[in-house]
Amino acid sequence: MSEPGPIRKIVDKAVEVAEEVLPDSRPEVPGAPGPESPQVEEPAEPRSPLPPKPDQAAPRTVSATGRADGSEPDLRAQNGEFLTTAQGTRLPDSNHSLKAGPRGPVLLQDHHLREKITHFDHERIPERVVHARGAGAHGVFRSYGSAANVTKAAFLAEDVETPVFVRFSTVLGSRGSADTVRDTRGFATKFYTAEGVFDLVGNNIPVFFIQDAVKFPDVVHAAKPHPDREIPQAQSAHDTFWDFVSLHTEATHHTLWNMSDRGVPRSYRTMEGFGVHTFRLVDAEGGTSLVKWHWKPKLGVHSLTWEEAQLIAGADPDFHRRDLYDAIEAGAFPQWELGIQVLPDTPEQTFEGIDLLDPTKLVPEELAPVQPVGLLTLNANPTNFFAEVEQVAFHPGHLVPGIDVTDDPLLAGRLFSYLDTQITRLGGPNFAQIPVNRTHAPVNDMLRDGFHQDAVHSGAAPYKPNSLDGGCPFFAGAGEHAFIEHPVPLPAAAKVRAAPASFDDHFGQPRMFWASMSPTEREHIIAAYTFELAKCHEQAIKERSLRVLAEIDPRLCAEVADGLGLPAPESTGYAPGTPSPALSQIGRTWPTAGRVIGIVTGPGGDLEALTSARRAVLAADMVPLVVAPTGGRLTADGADPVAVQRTFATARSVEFDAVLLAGAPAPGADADGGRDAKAGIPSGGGVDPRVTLLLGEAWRHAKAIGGWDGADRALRAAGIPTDAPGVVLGEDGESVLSGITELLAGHRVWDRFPAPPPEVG
Ligand code: HDE
Repeated sequence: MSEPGPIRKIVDKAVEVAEEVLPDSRPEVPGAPGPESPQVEEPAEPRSPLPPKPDQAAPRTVSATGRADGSEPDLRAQNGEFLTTAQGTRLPDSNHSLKAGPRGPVLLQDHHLREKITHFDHERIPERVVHARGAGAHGVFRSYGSAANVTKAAFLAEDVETPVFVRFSTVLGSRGSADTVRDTRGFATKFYTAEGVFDLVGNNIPVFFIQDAVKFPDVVHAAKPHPDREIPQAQSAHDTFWDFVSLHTEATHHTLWNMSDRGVPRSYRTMEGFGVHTFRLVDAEGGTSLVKWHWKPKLGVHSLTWEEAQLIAGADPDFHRRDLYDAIEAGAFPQWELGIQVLPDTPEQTFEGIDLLDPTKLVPEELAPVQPVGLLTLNANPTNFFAEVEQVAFHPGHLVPGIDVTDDPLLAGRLFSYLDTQITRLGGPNFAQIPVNRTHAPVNDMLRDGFHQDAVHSGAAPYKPNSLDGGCPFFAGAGEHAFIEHPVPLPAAAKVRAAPASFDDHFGQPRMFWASMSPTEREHIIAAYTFELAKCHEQAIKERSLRVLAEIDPRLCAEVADGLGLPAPESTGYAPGTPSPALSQIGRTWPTAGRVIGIVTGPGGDLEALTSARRAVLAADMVPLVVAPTGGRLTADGADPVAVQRTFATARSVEFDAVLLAGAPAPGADADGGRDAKAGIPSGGGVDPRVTLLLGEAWRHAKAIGGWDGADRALRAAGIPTDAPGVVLGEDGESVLSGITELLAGHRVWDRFPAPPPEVG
């Protein structure tokens, strides 16, 4: 029987992992560092390297020229049981340098010392100039075939499965910055298709700050930390950012999205993705359509509250990374549907008055519905972050036949930039040969040599025309899957540095966005602008920013001005926007798989009730984290022991999507402000003050809270009315959980904080 193909292997692996993580065998908490539990003593018996963890995959083992080389798909870099040099020579010691006697001096001839230290000295590469902070995963894309009538791209034909690698990112922060800052998120997908690599390098916001690539260094210099003190890190709440966006008003639409809940996603798994630019699809007959790409998360689009985002940035700066990796490890594979808005390819390249070449504009879904074309499933974590996530190189110019670019001037600059940046970052022109970047299609280029050349090219004639290599390689025609640029006719024009007049409308779509927001979302936007502008030092920048807000909406402007203690300017041409309901995140229901439930119990709590609540959470495909006064295992006569994942001292409400209270936990032995500042304000009712703090936070972050066995006492100690929206009290964990799950489907209990109704007029 023939060896299963790479896609089959990925799918089999997905099934295998899923089978392993059925509720009862699921790890108590994801995140174990290795495939085996270690022993206390240092192991002394030589043995082969441990296998990778079952949730991990590596890039497919293809040669530098895209040839499947027959080696094990799970092949990793380490081999053999002994420590060696990079040349494979075995070493007896790596703890001491070679010295003239135990007290030295160290000898220059110590080749091992020199090799080890020299390599270490060069371990870092430049971080990405933008999008430096990110996380990535392997997966598979299965096409429905519904796009086959508009594109000849082979991977979009019916039922084709294509391996993918996805990297999510923030834009502004350095590699080590926090995940939950207010920022745009990158959503970049590498499809390893049979016709070559296709990269969809998008964001979680459908519009961009600028209309022309020549402005990219300006917006990035303005948004990055100030060049003198290099602060603030990973955020837009500072003078240079607001200076730029208040002067360069084409940034208004993107900035408004950033100030909305989209700027603080709950998880990478709950983000939409957008290709931003309009692309051109070409079908088998040469017919063309203009399209906008969309990724729709199966779990819905959800966000953090701003206070949560700030707390998490300190408590768990890796929150989004951890969430992605844990979900995959637990078998809750994140999924997105890829969709397209298909628009007629007319000479004007406009749709319903929207200039499709202007990347600050979106096309409302009500005018052009998003048609699903395939399903993306992320089913394996990387094995090595540097090799895969750090070295993956995306490029909007990695296109396949059937997908072409348009004349969007922002896209034009990107087509140059992504190739260029890799030369510095990845040390030369051969980055396509790094395993995660290798295409799965045969490569027969005439590119030769250069730093880090990994391919051994044969032949004498890397040029065309040649006869010495038999004329090889040959040009392909359309029938042989060649990528042929679509011959788009161009209107007669003069060479100018100018933009079309249609690019001048900077406020129409921001007004539409504002008009589409629910009252709750508007409150968040007002708070975000107020926070960010209050962080600016310069009064002139605040005043100028208020003028921009006056053009979006007078109430938005007035409320922010109020918060800043400044007068609200008058608009010069305000007109209310027409809503696009699809833009609001609130008011629908979504699957709750993968949500994290904190189950809080006190000393001597009812273990059986706790166990059944925990099982019910697992059975509902959610993740239970047990919070108790101390670590270890909870035990009681006749009950199975239950592992504790967080203590009152280590837990913070922001980790949980909902909280279940198994009783009213009495103060733990360390409930003392001197030991744990969180316990500094004693709570009444004999309840641990860390528990009342946790409940208070869950309350103001509009999270569902459930409880049984006298939990009402803890709620009262936290000042929470037991009959308030989103509070579910019952007989036991299972019955309470069903109420909590219903609430979680709506993400949060916004009814708890009714927002003022939208103003009419
Ligand atoms: Fe990028 N962008 N970008 N960008 N971008 C980079 O490429 C650039 C833009 C996006 O996970 C860089 O490899 C220019 C829009 C993502 O590795 C760089 C312009 C969109 C990622 C670059 C834009 C994006 C990048 C930095 C204006 C959404 C991360 C390192 C013309 C559609 C990819 C790198 C990853 C990364 C340039 C605008 C998305 C410097 C010049 C619009 C998701 O090449």
